[in-house]
Amino acid sequence: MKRLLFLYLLLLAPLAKGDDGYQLWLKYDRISNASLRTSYTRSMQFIATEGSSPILNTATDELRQGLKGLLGQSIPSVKASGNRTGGILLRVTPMGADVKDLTPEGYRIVKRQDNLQIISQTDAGVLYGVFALLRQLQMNRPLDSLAVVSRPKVKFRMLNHWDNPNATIERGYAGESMWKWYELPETISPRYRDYARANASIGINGTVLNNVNASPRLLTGEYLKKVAALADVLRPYGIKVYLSVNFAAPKILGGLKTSDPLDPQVRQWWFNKVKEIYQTIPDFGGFLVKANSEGEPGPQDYDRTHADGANMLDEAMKTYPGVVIWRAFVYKADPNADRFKAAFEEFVPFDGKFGSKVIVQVKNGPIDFQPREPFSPIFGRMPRTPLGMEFQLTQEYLGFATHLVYEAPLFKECLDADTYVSGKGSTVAKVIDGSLHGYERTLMAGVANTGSDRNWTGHPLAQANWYAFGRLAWDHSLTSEQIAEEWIRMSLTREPKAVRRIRHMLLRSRDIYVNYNAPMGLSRPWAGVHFAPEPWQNKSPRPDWTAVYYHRADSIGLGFNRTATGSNALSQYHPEVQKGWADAETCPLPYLLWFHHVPWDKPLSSGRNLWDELCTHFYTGADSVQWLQREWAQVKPAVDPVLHADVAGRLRTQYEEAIWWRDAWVLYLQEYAQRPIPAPFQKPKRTLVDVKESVNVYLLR
Ligand code: BDP
Repeated sequence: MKRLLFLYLLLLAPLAKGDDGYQLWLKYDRISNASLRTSYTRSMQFIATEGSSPILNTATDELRQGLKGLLGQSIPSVKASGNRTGGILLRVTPMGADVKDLTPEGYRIVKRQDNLQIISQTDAGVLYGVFALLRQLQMNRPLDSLAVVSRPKVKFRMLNHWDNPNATIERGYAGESMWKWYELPETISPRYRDYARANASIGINGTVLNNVNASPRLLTGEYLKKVAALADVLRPYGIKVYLSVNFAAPKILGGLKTSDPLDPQVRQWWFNKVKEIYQTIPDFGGFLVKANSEGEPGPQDYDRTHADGANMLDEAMKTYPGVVIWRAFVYKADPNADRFKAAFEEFVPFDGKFGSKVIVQVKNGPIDFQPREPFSPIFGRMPRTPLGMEFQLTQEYLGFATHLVYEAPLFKECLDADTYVSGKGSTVAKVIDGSLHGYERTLMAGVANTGSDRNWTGHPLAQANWYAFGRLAWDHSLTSEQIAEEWIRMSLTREPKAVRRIRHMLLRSRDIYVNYNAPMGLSRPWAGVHFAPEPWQNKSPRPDWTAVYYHRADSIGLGFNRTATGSNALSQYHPEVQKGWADAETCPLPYLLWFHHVPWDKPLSSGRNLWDELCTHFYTGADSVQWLQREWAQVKPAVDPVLHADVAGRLRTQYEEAIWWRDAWVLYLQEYAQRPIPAPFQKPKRTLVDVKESVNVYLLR
């Protein structure tokens, strides 16, 4: 009897535990279709790895682990295939016909002499090939005609962690920092390795460990040992570590009187520091620098330029493999300026003036990770400088960890945008992958959404954003649909109807959010906390830190005139791009208020006037969250119950907050527009005073 009870409990255990999301898209549940399993197993009798190295060993282990789960049996690994057939060969060969069309991290998967071969010029390429093969199985795709050739389009594919030494994460919504600085280097959390696996599986090869608002502590000898310990864990997965550096470190740590980049002692200090870093971490990736931005120190503190600052670090790095990633996120407290124009004005004049190790990292839009922005006008306008892309995965402006926003469409919108700088088809993606202006130092960075939460990202579906970022950094030509499909089938369910529904939810989620949060080119409707609606916010030491600066509502209309009669920010774009946005009559509605101050009663291409159109967005946006809830309810039988309940709860909160947003906006704007809420929408149940009060209470927390 006791034994029976034990068996019963054992059987129930996995069900009761539920899916805590820890395994991300690396679940490897056994493939339920037995004949498919058999057909896979037939061509996977053994794994033969030619050679040995930490990364190749990782590749072999990952393949064994994946196949064990998916096929339900252990596949033996052997040193060489000999004459055997029916197995998988992992092969590194620097030269030859098989790899001459690859770049170092690229791979080829072919069926040859009855063996599946994964071939690359490098160990890392084989590792990526292994994950690609596993993905085929996870997607239940046939292997018969499998012939894959894949090359990463971008060289440096990295996460930027905004993590602080005290374990907090700037703009982090998934718990505390994963890095346990106080335990390192002695104690190595198993989470570090799992983090590395997840990244390697989507091709991420770099990680900036600390916040761009950088504590100088990371550069001390004590912390470098901790960094080295993390580098040791990440290295077998092909991932390099990078550090954000504080430009004033020579003063703060070195006791120098200045951090002037042209001062010989300062230069010597950096030179020594870089040497020390490479003695501790021989494959250190490089520096990320936020300088003269939002109060951070930088070369301009000494009347020097961004190029002076970057080139000092470039010189210190000269004999080492690392790069210097210099951020273009700058804007000044100038009441007469348009923040939109700031980064372009400061950086474009320095095109061609940066050293050979520098990459300038540019946020996707001109302002700051807003729900929808036009692409940054810098892209395409610095042809003699490698430009990297910075996307934000953490949902600072996208509803934190309670709102569902699948970000691939946001990334794609920017990457696919046409800069026209070298004629039609000069997309941002081609600037970023170096193909437009012919450079190899290419970079795509994502501000991480990971933390200490068991499921890594807080919102279980936000894992899809980490996944999508990695996949797009590898290959920006993938579609949002393809990526969503992969992620859902690997992480949530393979039930076809449920896959379709969830995919549809993901694909619509960003527009839904934009509709109730910042439609038609509105932006930044908040002040301190980037969450609660405060479109009325008009007090701050700096005008560009108020909400009214961005939307410019008045009795005539709404929006920021950035045409020639206004700030003329439009002139920073190629004339062809300007053409698309310059005329309020033809400017696409999603960008209208970015560039035009539009009268409330102006008839739009939709057939509605501005006020009615805005209300339609706010109301349908909020209502669509109920659609998300209904769809999610439908997939319940196909999704793990614990995960399902978690998401259902978050969607309920999202709905409440979407209504909050809608009410805040329409009640506030109505004071200027002086128009009724159009039918069929009902006027909000609360007053503007009520909403403001609730926001004040929220801000107290
Ligand atoms: C802003 C964030 C701030 C970051 C800054 C940056 O609010 O916390 O430090 O971006 O990117 O959006 O430097």
